[in-house]
Amino acid sequence: MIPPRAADEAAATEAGGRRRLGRLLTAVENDPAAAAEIVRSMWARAGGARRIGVTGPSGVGKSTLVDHLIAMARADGSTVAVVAVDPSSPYSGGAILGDRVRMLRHSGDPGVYIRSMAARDHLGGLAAATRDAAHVLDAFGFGVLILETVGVGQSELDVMRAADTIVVVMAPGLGDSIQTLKAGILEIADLLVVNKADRQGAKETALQLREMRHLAPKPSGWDVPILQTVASEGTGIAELWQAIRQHWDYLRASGEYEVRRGRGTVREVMDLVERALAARLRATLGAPGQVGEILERARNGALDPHSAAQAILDRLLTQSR
Ligand SMILES: Nc1nc2c(ncn2[C@@H]2O[C@H](COP(=O)(O)OP(=O)(O)OP(=O)(O)O)[C@@H](O)[C@H]2O)c(=O)[nH]1
Ligand SMILES: [Mg+2]
Repeated sequence: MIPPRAADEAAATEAGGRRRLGRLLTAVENDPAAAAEIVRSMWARAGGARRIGVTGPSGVGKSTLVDHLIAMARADGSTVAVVAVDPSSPYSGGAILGDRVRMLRHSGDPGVYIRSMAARDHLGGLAAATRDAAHVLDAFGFGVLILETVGVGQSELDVMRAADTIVVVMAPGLGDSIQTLKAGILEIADLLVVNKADRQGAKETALQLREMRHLAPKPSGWDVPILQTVASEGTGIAELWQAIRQHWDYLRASGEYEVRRGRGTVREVMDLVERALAARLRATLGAPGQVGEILERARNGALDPHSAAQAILDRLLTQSR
C-alpha cells in the first residue's frame, strides 16, 4: 500500500489551508512572475508526492477513472490532489464542470482537492502552469497527485513527463486515434488501459496496443501492462491501482525514480529557458529598428536565411549580457 506522507498533510486538509491553496493556484495559473516566486518559496517542501499522469483521447473515461483512483488512494490512507487540464474550456465552460461533477462524490472529503485548469492562452505556457500547480500541491503535502490531460499536443506530453507513473487510456473503436497516439504518448506510457471494455472491440484494441508497444523502444526493465477497465461500473479498478503501486515499487527498487525525477527537472529548466528566450526574441523582433534592418536584408535577398538568423542571435545575446 502507499503509506500516508509524513509531510504537512494538515496544511492540505484544513479549511484555511485550502483557501490559501486556491489563491496560490490562481496566481500560478495567471501570472508567470508570481508563479516563479511562489514555486521558489515553496520548493523546499515539494517533491514528496507520488505523481500519477492520466492521459488519452477525449472522452475515453479518464475523469471517471481518476474518480476511482482518488477513492483507491484514500482507502490507502493517502490525501489526493487532482489537476485536470481541460482543452475544450475556451469554447464551452461545460467540460470543466463535467470533470468536477464526475468527481463530486469526493467534494466533502477534506483529504481531496480537485482543480481544473483551462487550456487557454497561458502566458508562460500551459505545461509550465500545470507543473507549477503540481509543485504547489506537492508542497502542501498531498500524498498522491494526479494530473489529467487530453493527450495530443506537445504541451500535454510535457505535463505527463512531470509524472512518475504515466497511465495512457484508450477505448474500443477509436480507430485512427490509436495511430495518432503512436506518435508520442504511447512511447511514454508506463501503463496502458483500455477503458469502456463493456463495448465491442476492447480485446482487439488491447491486442493492437500490445503490438504497437512491441514496436516501440523499450527503455527500461518495466513491462508495460495492458489493462481493461469499465470505469463507469468500477470494473478493473483494483487491478489498475495494484499496477500503479507495482510501478511505484519498480521505480524505487530499480533506482529509476531518481533518474526520472532528475531528468524531468532538467527538462523543466530547459523549457523555462527556451520560453524566456523566445519571449525576449519576440520583444526584440517587435522593437522598431532593432533587427528590422537584418530582416529587411533577408527579405530582399541580400542576406541568406542562416546569416540573417545568426545576426539576430548575435544581437539578442549581446543585449542580454
Ligand atoms: N460504456 C462506458 N462508458 C464509460 C466508461 N467510463 C466512462 N464512461 C462514460 O464516458 C463519458 C466520458 O467520460 P469521462 O470520464 O468524462 O471521459 P474523459 O476522458 O475524462 O473526457 P475528457 O476529459 O472530456 O477528455 C461519460 O459519459 C462516462 O460516463 C466505461 O467504462 N464504459
Ligand atoms: Mg476528463
